[in-house]
Amino acid sequence: MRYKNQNIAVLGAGLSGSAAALLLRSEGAQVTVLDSAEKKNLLKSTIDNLRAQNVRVICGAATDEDSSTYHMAVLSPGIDPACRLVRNFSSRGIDIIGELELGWRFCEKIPVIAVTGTNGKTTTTELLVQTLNACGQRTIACGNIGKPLSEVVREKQSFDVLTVEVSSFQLETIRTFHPSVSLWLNFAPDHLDRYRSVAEYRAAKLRIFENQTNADVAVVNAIEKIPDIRSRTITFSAYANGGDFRVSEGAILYHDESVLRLADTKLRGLHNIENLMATLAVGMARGLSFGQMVPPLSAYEPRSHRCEFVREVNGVAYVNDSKATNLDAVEKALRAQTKPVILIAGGKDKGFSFDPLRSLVKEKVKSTILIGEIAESIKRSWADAVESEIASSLADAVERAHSSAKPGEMVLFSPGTSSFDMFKSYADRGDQFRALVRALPET
Ligand code: UMA
Repeated sequence: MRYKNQNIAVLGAGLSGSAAALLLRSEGAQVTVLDSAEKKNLLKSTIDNLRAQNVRVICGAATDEDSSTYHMAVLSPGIDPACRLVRNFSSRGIDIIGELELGWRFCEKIPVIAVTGTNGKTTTTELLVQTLNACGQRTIACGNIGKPLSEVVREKQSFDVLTVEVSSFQLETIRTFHPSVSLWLNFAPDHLDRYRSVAEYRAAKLRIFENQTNADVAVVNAIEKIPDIRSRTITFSAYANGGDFRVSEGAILYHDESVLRLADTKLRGLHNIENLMATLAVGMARGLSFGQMVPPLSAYEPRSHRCEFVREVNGVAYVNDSKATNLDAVEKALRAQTKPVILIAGGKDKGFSFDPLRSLVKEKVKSTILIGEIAESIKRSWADAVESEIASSLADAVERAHSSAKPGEMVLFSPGTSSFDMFKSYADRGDQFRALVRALPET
């Protein structure tokens, strides 16, 4: 009960903040949750639950006036450390850690696998959980994937290892977080509405290796230039030879041994081959044999919103890739296509330009339909590559695609940025796209 009777502030009343607050309460701390949103915009059930556990909740403008004395503050990942709410704490010299760091401090002796990367984190975390559990190593998917680590440790279930998806936002505020296996899937520019530069975003992610020692393992994409790290590395790449895992003639090879035939899995695309390689490498680091891992890897069904085939209408295939929240993901989706593409893209302006996709768009895309606050900017970026039109809503975009697409073409919804200007989340956005496509008439 290391935080017993300590006065602790938790910043943010979302999933992470609520989990941190309840964990700290269960340890006997006096907890105050502060959230900049007005009470009417917060989930009533969350606030009621916190108050029922004797957690003090302050929200809206009152958060800026709070001047109580705290031993420590715990920060939710979505809150920018440079924002006013956090500065009110840092300027008073209050020690601030992130929710991931808090959860880690309660992991006791359970080892952690930490999965990071700009794209593929969720698929790989799920592949790992399915594989480890099938091979008798009890684990759970947690962290950025949705269930905060603080919630898992409070529940005190028995696990052999925890599989934690970690974002740059979470890694930014670690101190002692120490995975025994870290996984660096890939890296591409993202989140430039939070970071001042791509280098700053990368530096936050690289902290995944910070506390590892030579007794630990880092599974790393072979084409990434990772600075010197202490852990033993296992490398993989579907795009280049030279890694421990590579692809050849429809199979994943470990050195020269064929370990998984791609036709036996339900995943497609080079990016997914890398997710499979990374899973095999982490499993190997956990002592599993390739033979043990093949059946669960072959059984894995891809998740919704990731190049998900929705339906064919009048000979036109409609694909929902709403999870593509950065350019790298759109690039991977486009490269996997063989038919002429009508691309629906756009959403929140996250501070980066769509220029880098110009030549690929010219090669693969017949026309684009753009939505959201970044639509005009994308149109300018691709002006000399493709015909673009701006739609007033997602429904309007689907309608326009339906009117213009010809048999043998495909409509790909791969937004390239986040959804928060128009939707609750990428899943809400993808669900709405799917519903609109399902409602399209055949002619
Ligand atoms: N808030 C403030 N002040 C601010 C900003 C936000 O008080 O300046 C409050 C909001 O009013 C809200 C709360 O903070 O009530 C939200 O906190 P949060 O944004 O950290 O969201 P959580 O619900 O705690 O969810 C977080 C992760 N969200 C983010 O990192 C943005 C979830 O990842 C994660 O699943 C969850 O913790 C459990 O660990 C989501 C995500 O979008 C999926 N992650 C990004 C990504 O994958 O690209 C990094």
